[in-house]
Amino acid sequence: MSGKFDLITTDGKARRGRIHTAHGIVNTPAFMPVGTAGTVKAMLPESVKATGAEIVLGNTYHLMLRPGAERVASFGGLHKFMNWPGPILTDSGGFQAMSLSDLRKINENGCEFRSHIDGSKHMLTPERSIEIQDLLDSNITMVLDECTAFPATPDEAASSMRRSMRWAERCRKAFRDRDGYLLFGIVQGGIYPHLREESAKALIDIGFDGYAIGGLAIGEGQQQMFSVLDYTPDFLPADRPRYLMGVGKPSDLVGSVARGIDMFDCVMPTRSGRTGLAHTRYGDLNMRNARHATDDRPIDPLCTCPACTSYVRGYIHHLMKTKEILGAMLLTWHNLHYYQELMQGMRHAIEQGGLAAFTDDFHRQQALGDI
Ligand code: PRF
Ligand code: ZN
Repeated sequence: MSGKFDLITTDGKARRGRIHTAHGIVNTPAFMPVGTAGTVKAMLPESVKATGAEIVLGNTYHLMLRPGAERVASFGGLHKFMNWPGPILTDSGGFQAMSLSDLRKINENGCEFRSHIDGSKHMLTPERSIEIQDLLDSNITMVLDECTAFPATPDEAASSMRRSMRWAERCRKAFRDRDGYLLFGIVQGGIYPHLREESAKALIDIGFDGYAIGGLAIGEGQQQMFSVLDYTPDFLPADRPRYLMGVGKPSDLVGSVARGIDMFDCVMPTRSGRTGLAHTRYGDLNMRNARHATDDRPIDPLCTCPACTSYVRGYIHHLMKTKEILGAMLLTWHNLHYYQELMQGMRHAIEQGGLAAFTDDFHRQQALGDI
């Protein structure tokens, strides 16, 4: 076995576990900050670590275009290049190519696209995606897949999913097995239970170190996403980690952990930090709102992050209005700290058999609104 997953305890469908990688341990349920282009935007790596993050996400699509996978390899891999010595998971590139590039075309062999940077033509095949993630020295490699659009008819969702399963098999064959390095398959199938089941079975037949659930949080809404998560984790083996890709807002994380998800990534805490939104236990605050201009309280008096221990709302409001870089830095730190504290709270609650009470408290506090 390449990388190991220990399932420590469960609370209902929720799981408390540990992933072992060549660059360290990841306690689950885990949230992975997004470091798209080899940096978690507006944060030093040591600051990312200080928020409690144990693993970050990198992107095949961005890094293959700039500075190039071979260039990153020449610097000794992504850990050294970006000065993040901990575990790294990389997405396989197809999802970003389809959402960001120009003139993209998918066929049986892979995904052809033009760079959103210089218009150059590229072909991402399952084999090349695995090779790039190997050059980056990614601890957790994702298979190349197609994120089925929403909405999709059952026929559209089935043929898209089946091609992703053929790509998953090619990825498994191309992956170089090494201790402390994991390869994850990705379940697709849209909102159709029989397709999610067929996809999970196909992946389990091939055999992966972990299983992701893709094709969600693409406009179907939280209710429909949760209904897919009510059954899909049951198709997956209990002894492998489960990763819900590109999710989500705080209430998505809480509802998904209760349904058996172990890992998440999302640009939300970092992106909203740069646009002035603070996520708090009392809900979201728009720091650009004029009501904060004369407020001498911290964003959250109970938060122990640098933004909350050393700065008042009026100052952070001023930084956001004047587009000062420090505003983005402080709000990103606060948001990542809040996300990591939420995950820590859920890990602790699962250990105590108290996730249901934690979830009730979470919703009660969110409903209070700003203090
Ligand atoms: N596939 C991959 N990456 C993803 C997704 C997916 O379906 C999503 C969907 N939420 C986000 N990122 N490879
Ligand atoms: Zn804070």
